[in-house]
Amino acid sequence: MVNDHERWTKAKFGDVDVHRGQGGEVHQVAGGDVPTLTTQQGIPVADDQNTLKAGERGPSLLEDQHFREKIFKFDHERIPERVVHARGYGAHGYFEPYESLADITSADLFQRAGEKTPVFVRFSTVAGNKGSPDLARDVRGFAVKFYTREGNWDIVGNNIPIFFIQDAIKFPDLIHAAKQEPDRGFPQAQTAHDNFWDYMSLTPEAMAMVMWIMSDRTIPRSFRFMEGFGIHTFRFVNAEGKSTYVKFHWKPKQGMQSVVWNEALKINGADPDFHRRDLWDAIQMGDYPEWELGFQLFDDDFADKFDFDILDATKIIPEEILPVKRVGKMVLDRCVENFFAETEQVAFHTANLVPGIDHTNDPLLQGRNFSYLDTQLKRLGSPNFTHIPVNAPRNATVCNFQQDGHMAMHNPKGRANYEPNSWGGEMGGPRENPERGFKSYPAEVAGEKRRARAESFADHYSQARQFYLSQTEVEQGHMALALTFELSKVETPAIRARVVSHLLNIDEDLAKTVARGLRLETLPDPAPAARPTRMDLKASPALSIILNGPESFKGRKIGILVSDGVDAKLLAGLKKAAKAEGAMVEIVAPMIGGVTASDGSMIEGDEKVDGGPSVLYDAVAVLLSADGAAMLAKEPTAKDFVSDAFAHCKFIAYSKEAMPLFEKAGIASDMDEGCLELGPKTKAASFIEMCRKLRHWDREPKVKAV
Ligand code: HDD
Repeated sequence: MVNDHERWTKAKFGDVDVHRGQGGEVHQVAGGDVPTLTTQQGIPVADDQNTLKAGERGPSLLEDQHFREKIFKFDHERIPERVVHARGYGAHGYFEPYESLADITSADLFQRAGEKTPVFVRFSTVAGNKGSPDLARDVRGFAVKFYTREGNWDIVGNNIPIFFIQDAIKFPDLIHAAKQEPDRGFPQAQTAHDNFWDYMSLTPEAMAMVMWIMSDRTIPRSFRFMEGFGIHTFRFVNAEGKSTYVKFHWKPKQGMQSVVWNEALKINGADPDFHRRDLWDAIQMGDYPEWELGFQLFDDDFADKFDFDILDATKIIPEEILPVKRVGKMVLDRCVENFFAETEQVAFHTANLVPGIDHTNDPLLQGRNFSYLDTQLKRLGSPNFTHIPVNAPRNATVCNFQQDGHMAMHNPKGRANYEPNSWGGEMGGPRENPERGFKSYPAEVAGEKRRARAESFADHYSQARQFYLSQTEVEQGHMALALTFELSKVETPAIRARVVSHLLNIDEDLAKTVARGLRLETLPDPAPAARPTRMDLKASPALSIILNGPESFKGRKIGILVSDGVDAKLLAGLKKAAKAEGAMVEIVAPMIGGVTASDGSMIEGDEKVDGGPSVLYDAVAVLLSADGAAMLAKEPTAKDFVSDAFAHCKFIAYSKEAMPLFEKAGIASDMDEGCLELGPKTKAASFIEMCRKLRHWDREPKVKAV
């Protein structure tokens, strides 16, 4: 008799030989176009379910090489995770310049308009381990590998244009302080603990970065909706040897968007893979995310006149002072085929530069150039990590006399493995190319050997204040709440007060709001500043997320909570309007099998109500029948669905019959212009139009008490 499992197996594998093993398991065997299972040595395997034993119930035999090899391989599956940026997600794509940029750089990928260069991008969080949740409050890594015709070039950047520290020698301390505390091994993927804030409060140069990490930049809605930055000042060199300084920017064509903190906390429980799933889904659906690459270009004259040192990685050059020239676009259009092979094994390095691009003396960059090669050797286990396909140049031929080592995959042929040699021709192997080869820009270098920090790096508060003042009121409120949240997790009152003493140097109102939030009894004295005079810089609207929203709902997701008897027309209208905008729709139903709509049609569920909370959606609709509303009014997860959507300032569409659910959730009397009843008079398209603003921020003051 064929049982359910066998029926399922047949459905999955087709009409091929399906066998029942001695342990009762149902499995398919090789034949037709199903390949034969083999060992690593290519030996065909007859039985993959039972070890070789002396008798049916006897001990296993040492001779079982297939078992030995299978377990050996499994025991060695893990490699060390990255010491920072352990959790990440990658995708393939291409970069394409809009025009030739030959006048500023000889870098091959920028020479010809429209020519595509393949890229691999890995986004990451910084502090958390590999298995940590995606929506930790954290900086995001934004690392891009360009496979150019002159070799691989990496921009190893972040989603924030500055960094915590000015000199790389401080990096181990910064990271130790941020990651879990060493005695207890927690907290995971959080900066809300004593060690982190102790270190911050003793590191004034980090104050501008403190403003950025306490902003909504560290809780992005998705990798697709965040900016990226190369951070350091780099140098372009053109064919005539002329140098131009450059700062790299990635501008998401999808616009910027973040979530709110309470939402982030809940998303981490509901879907710890929220960001990687979002990228995977978008690419699989053909909604390819795009970023424009931008340059801020300047010369020594500009650098000399600028208020800050262009070698100081804790400073930005505001876009309003030096506009970002958009030079091309990057499209991510292919998911990885194997997460380990590509996303885990990819190895970025700030020193991977191609002819036409060079470093500057930024002491953070110089230290990074030393670090990345080391870490790859530790992590990937062999200096031959460049042979791994994701790391190997794709558009350039590797040709040199470097050889051997663990896991050497590409071995030079022939007699010559040194140069100069006199073998000549092909046999003699490759030679230097003074014309094409990489040449460092001949910048003059002089000075005494000293462990020192330039006076031009000393102002730690002016740009911190500028960032704060560039935020909208809503965003400033989020920063105060973030600081209060993080410092409330700090157990040592002196550390809390020390952070407030720095805030006093940035903005007195912010400092007082945080002090009140912490119930500090007395306001501390402002922290002593290395440079006591703080400049009052003009606000830079480019630094606000809300001011730079997309004004479109494309690429966003609506969650529609439905019940049996849902108005079929209303639902179809909403789906159609969402599709027309380029938005995604998910149906949240009391049961995953779906609901029967008013016209008798069956609507399948994408999520069961307790697995599809509203925090997973950018906007929600609640389309219920009267019976459905009465039933869901008794269901806590349905009440959370609407009350969370309301508290997180989302736009909400609803059918008239759904009101009892809103009443039970305690929000019926507060419903505002961000909530829209759909019916014969109000078309779904007007709801989607509302959603283009992404959030109804006017509601926020009314849904916050502390
Ligand atoms: Fe770093 C990884 C970005 C400073 C040392 N870093 C790493 C990654 C990103 C950054 C995106 C992950 C790459 C990937 O996806 O594989 N790091 C930055 C930025 C910095 C920065 C934007 C400052 C502007 N980093 C920095 C310093 C040092 C390092 C100062 C050491 C002196 N970073 C590393 C590392 C990592 C790394 C330990 C860990 C894994 C890896 O390199 O491949 O070498």
